[in-house]
Amino acid sequence: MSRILAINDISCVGKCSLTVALPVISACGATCDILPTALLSTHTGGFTGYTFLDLSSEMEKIAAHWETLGLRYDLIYSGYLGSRSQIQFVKDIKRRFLKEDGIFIVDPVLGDNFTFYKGFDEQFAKEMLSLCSEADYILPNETESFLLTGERDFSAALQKLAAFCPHPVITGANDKDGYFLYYYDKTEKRMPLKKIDGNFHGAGDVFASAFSGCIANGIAIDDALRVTSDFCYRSIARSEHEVKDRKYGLNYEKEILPFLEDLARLINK
Ligand code: PXL
Repeated sequence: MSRILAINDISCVGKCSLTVALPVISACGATCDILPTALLSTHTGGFTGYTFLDLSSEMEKIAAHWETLGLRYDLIYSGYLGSRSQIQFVKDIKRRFLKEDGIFIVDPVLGDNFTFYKGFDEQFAKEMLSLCSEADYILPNETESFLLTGERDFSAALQKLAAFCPHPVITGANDKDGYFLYYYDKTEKRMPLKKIDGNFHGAGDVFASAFSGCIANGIAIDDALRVTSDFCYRSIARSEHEVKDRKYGLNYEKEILPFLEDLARLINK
């Protein structure tokens, strides 16, 4: 069984980061260990008055203990990081705990709607780009691809990102002629997506977790992106009707089973 390490925050309410990564990655049949970066009462997108406990010093102690256990990971997936020093620490974690042939996936969580999430700035984006340069796959949304490269044109942004990482994926690009995944797999590719208008908080975390689960199962990037996008689309379609307040996240739970059926078909292909 693959062993995955998910590095992300625990937002107690709002269905994002580790509260999504754990169920989705485990359902894909992988062991999902966690390294929490921060503990928040809710995520920061749309809630006010949330609590935030930085877990940086605890992360160091956790890693020191793991070293005594000789733990090594097949895949490390990093998401929301609370500070520039945490970005540096994730590089250190990769060196210490990723197997030699292991896979590193970075979701460069920076912002949405063409603005930074609270607490992030240009300098943080620069640091995040240096983490991206150590990754096998990066999963920026369209805002993050802009914040990382300064390019609003997706093809230009993808080319720039491809200079840092072999497999950049822009996870939801609103183009003049439709809605697409832009990704790079030796050459530039563009996959059309079905689109539901609106801003659905937590969709990026569902995407990154499901994609990590697919890659851990040895699924090729095109197939992994297709079934992951379908899972996200169905979760968004359900949430459009079921979730009144979008900041509470996606109702993805009942869509896990059909996603796993898609994944099982790919595994048996
Ligand atoms: O969904 C990304 C995310 C993760 N973690 C925290 C966040 C956000 C986005 O707002 O605030 C704490």
